Amino acid sequence: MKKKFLSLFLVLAMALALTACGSNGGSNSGSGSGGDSSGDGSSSGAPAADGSEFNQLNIIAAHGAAETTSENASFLKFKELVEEKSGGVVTVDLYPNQQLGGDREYTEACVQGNVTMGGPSTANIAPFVPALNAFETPFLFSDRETVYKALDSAAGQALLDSLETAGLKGLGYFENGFRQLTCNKDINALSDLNGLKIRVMENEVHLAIWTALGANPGPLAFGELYTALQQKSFDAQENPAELIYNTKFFEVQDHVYLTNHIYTPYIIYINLDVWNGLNEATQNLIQECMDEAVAYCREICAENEQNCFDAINESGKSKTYEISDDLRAEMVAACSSVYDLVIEKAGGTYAQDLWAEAGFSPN
Ligand code: TK8
Repeated sequence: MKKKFLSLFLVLAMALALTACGSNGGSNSGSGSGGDSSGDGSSSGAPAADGSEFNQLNIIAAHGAAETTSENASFLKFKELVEEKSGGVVTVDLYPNQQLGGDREYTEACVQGNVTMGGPSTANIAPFVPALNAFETPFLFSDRETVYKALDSAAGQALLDSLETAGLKGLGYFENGFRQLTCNKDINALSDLNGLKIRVMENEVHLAIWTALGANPGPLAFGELYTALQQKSFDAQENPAELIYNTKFFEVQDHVYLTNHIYTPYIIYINLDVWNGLNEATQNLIQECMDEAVAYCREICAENEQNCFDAINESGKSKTYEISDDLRAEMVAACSSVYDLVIEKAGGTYAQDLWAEAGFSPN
């Protein structure tokens, strides 16, 4: 943990130094001044010295996934595109793998203006952007196509826009993937989950889901999970294939059950003050490059996920298992108590609108 904070401070120091040199337009300007009335009326971003139409901007981007994940590859794609299309006027420094802390920590740093961009799992920041709880609906999506349709709909856009209540501008969704249960015991029926000590994300809906399934869930930060499993303070956890493999949970969990019980996307945002300080050309460029990065993520993630499952099965340390239709039906039925909580936590009609796009109705 100390190391992470040290790197965060180093980044902050660098950012301040850049601002002091006058070379870092728009970013890290602290909390909403609201009163920036620069010459062109729309931007506090310094014009580029070479007369470019874009505002000069150095984006400090953070996320929590390993460097070998689709999320990191998609951030790198965004960096490549935006640097190339802006002629180097907009640059990205990428900090993957929790280098600037976990989802919650770097998101708080972004709200404060010290990090410019991030990509957390929705569940991990839903405690301060409640609408995002809409995504934490168990068994909401049947497949990827349905996920993408819902993310690209007005309901998906409304959820991106809900980030503004926290001082963040939502730009798009990257893939984390359907989540799978891992543990060190056989699970054949719902009763096998009884009392299972499972780590969940720090989110009330996830706690409620695993309580409803009969397990004994406890919240823990992602960065502490490997050690917690190794030391057996938790018996089980749930994450998508890429994280089970790339964060090496499969080394300490010999069963991977393909439960697909929930799909929590990565939500990509930029600090809202930074965004509002940019001229239209720069905003359009950033959005366009992010849209391309999102499309790229969708192209690569299914294959990356399959490669992770294959590698887990070839590791000799762990194995994937399908769950029976009966167990799935039992799990779905047990979760019926959770849907009202999702509606309540998300507020407004965020959950119902997303469910409609997914063709889902709780019974
Ligand atoms: C990585 C996290 C992770 C999430 C979790 O930063 O906490 O289990 O699935 O992906 O966002």
